[in-house]
Amino acid sequence: MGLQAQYIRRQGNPDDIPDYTDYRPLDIGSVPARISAYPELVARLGGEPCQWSVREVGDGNLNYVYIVEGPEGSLCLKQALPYVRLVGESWPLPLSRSHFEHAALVRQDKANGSVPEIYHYDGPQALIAMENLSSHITWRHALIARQRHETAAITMGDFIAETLFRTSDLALPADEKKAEMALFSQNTALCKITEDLVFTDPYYDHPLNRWTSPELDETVAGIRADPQWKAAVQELKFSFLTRAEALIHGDLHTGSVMVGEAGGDEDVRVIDPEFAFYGPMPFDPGALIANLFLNVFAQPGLGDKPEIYQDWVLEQIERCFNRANSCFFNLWRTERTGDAFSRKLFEDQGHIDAAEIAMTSFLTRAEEEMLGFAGAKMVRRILGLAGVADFDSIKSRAVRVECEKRALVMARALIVERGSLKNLNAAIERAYKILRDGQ
Ligand code: SR1
Ligand code: MG
Repeated sequence: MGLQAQYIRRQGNPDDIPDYTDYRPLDIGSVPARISAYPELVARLGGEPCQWSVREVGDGNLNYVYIVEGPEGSLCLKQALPYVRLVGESWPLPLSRSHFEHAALVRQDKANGSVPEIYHYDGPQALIAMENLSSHITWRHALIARQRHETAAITMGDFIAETLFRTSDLALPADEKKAEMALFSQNTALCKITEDLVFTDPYYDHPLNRWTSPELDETVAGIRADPQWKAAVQELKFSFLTRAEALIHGDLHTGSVMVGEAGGDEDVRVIDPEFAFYGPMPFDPGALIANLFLNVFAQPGLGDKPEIYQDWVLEQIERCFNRANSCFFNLWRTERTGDAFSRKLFEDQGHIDAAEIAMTSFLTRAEEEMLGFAGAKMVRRILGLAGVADFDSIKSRAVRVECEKRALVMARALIVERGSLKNLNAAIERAYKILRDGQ
């Protein structure tokens, strides 16, 4: 194809980053007029714009989120801001994160399906209109309230395995995977947030770090003076920077999972993939497990008899991981259509055992690294800029400090001892020991 033809073909390509010249940030008052421009949304809400109610519900760190209700239906509207909501205009952030979030939602829907339905995407307004998950709350808040959503671990295991496998070189031909990688490689500003907030800032005196001070001051100083800890985290950062294995969600904490019900059944959806890019597969399961461990360690501050709920959450960690593994195994056997570990070299030659051995060693390596990422994600929520409600909701400061200290002991074990722990079962046993003995 000539250059001119390529240019013509690319114009209007949905993968192109939009032109944001006409972007206008919304507020509660301007939402109805904006929606009036999208006939399919008007039809969904029913009635007249003056009959629509709008409320802002975003509790994330980056964006505004509106719930709009009309006489016949409702929807959720998410708009990116040109800055980080948590910090303000002094921290600019590109609107293009909405483009990557939309692109990731489309791919996650195709690969797995447990995401909100998208009703409309307005690229130049950095605006995504989607299903209002009105009966849902975040899994984080459900865990803080000690609710038990028995299907969440299973849905999340499938989500992790299917989105990672089906966007990787195990499923896609190399040229297609590279084109996907090229698209998401432009999400650099969001990657940089993770590179800094997870892998760098907690380990030196960065002005945006926050921790329970002065009680944890000595612990923080100890971590910064721990060369093994820092070196192990930098190994993980190198992996995050360089290993473009699959389209990862990039921010798969328990606040990015919505739990509720639909049609009388429990329903679980994954939201907010604006940090999506091609990165190391173990990062997503590591993030989810980290946030479940954080909840386990926060439990003594969240009510009486913490052991009962801790047992349940630890069981969910195991169920989620086992489900992700068995789903991945199954995909390896049935959907390995990509250029990596090609069937031509294994099954087609009658080397079925060799294909299974390759899969086992692939997943063994991933499990060990997942533990490391989980540890790094725990540290950042206790020592870095963005904390978590699990610890923030603890009323007694003394109890909170004790919970955070134990969580940091666990994080160090995951990061520094991941090579000797080797697997999640050993990590869970370690968690029980730390909960019992403090070390
Ligand atoms: C400045 S953004 C802080 C955090 O919020 C998001 O949820 C990500 O986890 C990010 O690191
Ligand atoms: Mg988010």
